Amino acid sequence: MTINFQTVHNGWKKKLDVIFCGCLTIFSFLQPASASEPKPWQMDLQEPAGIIATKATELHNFLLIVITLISVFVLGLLVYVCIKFREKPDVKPSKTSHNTLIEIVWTVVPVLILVVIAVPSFKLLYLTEADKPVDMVVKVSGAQWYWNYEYPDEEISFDSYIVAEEDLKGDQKRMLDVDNPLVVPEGTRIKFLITGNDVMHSFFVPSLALQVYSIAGRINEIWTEVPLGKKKYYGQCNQICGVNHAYMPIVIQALPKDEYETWLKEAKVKFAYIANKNTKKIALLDQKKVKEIK
Ligand SMILES: [Cu+2]
Repeated sequence: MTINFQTVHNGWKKKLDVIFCGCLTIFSFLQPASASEPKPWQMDLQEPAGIIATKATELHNFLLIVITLISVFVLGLLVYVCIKFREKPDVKPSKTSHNTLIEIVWTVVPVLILVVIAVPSFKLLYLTEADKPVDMVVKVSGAQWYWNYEYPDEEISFDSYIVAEEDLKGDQKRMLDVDNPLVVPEGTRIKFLITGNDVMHSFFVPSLALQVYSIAGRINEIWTEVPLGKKKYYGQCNQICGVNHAYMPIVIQALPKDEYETWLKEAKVKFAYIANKNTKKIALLDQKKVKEIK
């Protein structure tokens, strides 16, 4: 018997490749995440952060079970009916057109399912709308095509623009990173006051379960809890708002309390209301870059 050494070698190489890739995948899941962001081939929601996002994810998972059971049941029924009542020679089809019991069942059961879904849905809705005491307030204004963040208690405000692809540095992400992120201290409950400057935008940060329309002339409110841990939470405007709709991402940067204080000190100089009065920024449509006009 002759053994082809090359074949054995290739076989083992393939097996080792699979083991290596598997270990790499498991390892990447075990890595502490420093950012909440969309991942390539992601099938599920982003990892939830804070109580609202956690409860929203739980509700989503529960509904996924409910809709899967309903879909499987309906599909099974369809297959059963197709096979059992298919056309056969010498079989006369039934002329039945009503069945009171079945009609009551197919009305009552969906109502009961809706009631079961409604209870956790309303609980979550009331939680998101609850007037909870908060640690800080941030005013968010959507504009074509950037965001403006204002900290009323600190008297600072600044614009936040996308970082152009050619200007990306370090681990900055294409289409997601911005020049001035919305910096907040970790472990903080924040109220967002969301408004708009022009057309309708939407302030959407999936991992924090934030999704609120930004509408000119009106202020919408939402609160969230930014958990402990230095982390970036990525989001995007998800209301189609014009030609550069895809180029106004959102970054919420959570920092440890001391690092936040250091940032705040610098921000109070850089982004003070008065200093910003003479500076106006415009977004260049074609280059997606920011230009400062004095
Ligand atoms: Cu927008």
